[in-house]
Amino acid sequence: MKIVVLGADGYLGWPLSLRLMARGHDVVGVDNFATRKAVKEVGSDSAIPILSMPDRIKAAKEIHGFKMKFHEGDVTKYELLHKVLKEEKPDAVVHFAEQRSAPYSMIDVKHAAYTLSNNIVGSVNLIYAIMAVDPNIASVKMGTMGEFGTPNFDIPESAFVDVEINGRKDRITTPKFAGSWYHWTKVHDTNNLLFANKVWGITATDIMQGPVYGTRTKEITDERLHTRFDFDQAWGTVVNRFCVESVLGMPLTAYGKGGQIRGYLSLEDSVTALSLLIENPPKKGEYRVANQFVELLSVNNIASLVQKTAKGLGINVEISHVDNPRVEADTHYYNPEIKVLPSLGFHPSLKMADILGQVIGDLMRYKSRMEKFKGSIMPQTRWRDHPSADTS
Ligand code: USQ
Repeated sequence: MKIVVLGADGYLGWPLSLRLMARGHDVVGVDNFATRKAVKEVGSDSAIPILSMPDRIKAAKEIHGFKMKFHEGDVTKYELLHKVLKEEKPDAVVHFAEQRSAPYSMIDVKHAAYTLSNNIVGSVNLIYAIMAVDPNIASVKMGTMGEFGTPNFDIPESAFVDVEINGRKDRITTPKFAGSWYHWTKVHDTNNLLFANKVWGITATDIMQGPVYGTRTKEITDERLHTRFDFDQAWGTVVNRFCVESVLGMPLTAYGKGGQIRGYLSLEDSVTALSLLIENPPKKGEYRVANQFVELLSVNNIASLVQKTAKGLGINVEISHVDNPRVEADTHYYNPEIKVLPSLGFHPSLKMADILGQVIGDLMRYKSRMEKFKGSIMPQTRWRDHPSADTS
């Protein structure tokens, strides 16, 4: 297949591009390097150094013999996206080119507006570009499990649910209640994709993925092929942050009571699942939801696993329950359905407990680099503060 990966420079975009090439596909990457700049904006950098895109492509060629094409560009510019699709004529477009940080979206009005416009405009452009160039192109869009929030009912893996209101029955879109402006952009994207499917029959997979962790995939066999690894309070996700905190000897920052449950998966399992969804598209004109995670764990479960793994490596770390900067339930029911990926033959390779030692081991080599950005670890963006903090 020929696959365009929007956001090919990112934490997932780069390893997925490598995996797709390893599986014999032609990959065309697109990225505007927004994450590289935004992480620097919050005073941090990737814990593991990464090469420039031209050097990454060169390394992938030398190490694995992969040939990757790349266009630098911003998907909020419709002409660029249209030109790439027209020139490349792909079978599928994977869309990762969105602002992916919840805390970054909550900094202030400027960051909220940027997140909302960047993410929603990019996906609407993709819908229009596919319909203009070739409606047979399958859209594989990264959404988030966070679209659902933490409802007190089982989360269905479907776009619609049957309801009865005042004795009358109908089908409505699956209820969503996201927890940040960032997570809401994914809900808006879902609504826009569903609408485009209804009016034009766009073929779409909307992936509801939980937080991803880890440093490696089967193709990341050399330090020149590493993907970025963020750990600051805005861009780092919980498991990766805890691993860095333990290497730096800092207490693990469990927010609030630590009972927040999410569906986690490793980087390796994420690229495996994504490849399956790309290679097994839905029927033409179908809109498919795929919940994507491996293990349901609470923040406390993760903190204990990291603490235990670190201890095995001779590092003693404490767990600290810091004041939760977010507005979220820290004790709740959580039971999402997952049947699409298993039906495609998805078998998760390893559990979190099996991988943490390798992640911490990889990070130890970059301890002095991480020390430089230690000041960016403690939470700075508090969900409740911001309307009053806006003095403009
Ligand atoms: N948390 C801590 N301590 C920390 C960091 C986070 O306790 O130091 C808690 C958060 O309060 C939250 C949970 O860990 O309850 C997960 O937070 P996270 O920062 O790992 O993940 P989140 O902000 O939800 O976002 C990440 C990605 C996002 C993706 C999402 C999937 O940044 O792009 O969409 O995971 S999901 O969480 O399922 O919505």
